[in-house]
Amino acid sequence: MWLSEILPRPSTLWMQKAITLFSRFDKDGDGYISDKDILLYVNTIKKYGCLSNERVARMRDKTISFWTLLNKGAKGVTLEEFVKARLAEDADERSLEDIATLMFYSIDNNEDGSVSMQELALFFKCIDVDGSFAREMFATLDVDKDRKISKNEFANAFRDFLNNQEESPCKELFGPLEELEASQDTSIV
Ligand SMILES: [Ca+2]
Ligand SMILES: [Ca+2]
Ligand SMILES: [Ca+2]
Repeated sequence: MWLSEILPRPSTLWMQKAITLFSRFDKDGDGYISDKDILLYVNTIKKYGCLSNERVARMRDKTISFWTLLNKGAKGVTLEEFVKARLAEDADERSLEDIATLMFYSIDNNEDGSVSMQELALFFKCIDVDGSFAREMFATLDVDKDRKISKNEFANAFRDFLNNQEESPCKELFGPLEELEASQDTSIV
């Protein structure tokens, strides 16, 4: 049981969230997030995003920065390393803010400082989540109902996703939650 040494033990819901986030970006499903996955992700942006090559390159750089920061500088990461790094993370608000900001900018394709419904839908497409799901999540994220997601709205949701062990509206920020395999269910460790 690779989590047995970890304290505090995460909730089953938290494990589902961590595994969901990891799986959505492990595009080739080899259990390792590497440059190859980012390339596959960026190719989807290129295919559906109608963006210039320079903008696609900037989206790629922001996505790589996001993952590098999330993994504390490591270039590639396994699910186990990812989960342990997240659990070991002290309540470092600043680094979490930086991570959320980078992810926000990697979704804000037209770089106008907010995320539109279309941008969120494209993001979900890139992580293989059904487009219809974007509408639901958009309504959850757009707290002040001005029809755009601000950096703060996104950062609050992202922080909740990564820190909250309990049920919350943001739990499906990266699409429907993955089921756990028996070896990943911390309640039976
Ligand atoms: Ca991979
Ligand atoms: Ca935008
Ligand atoms: Ca808003």
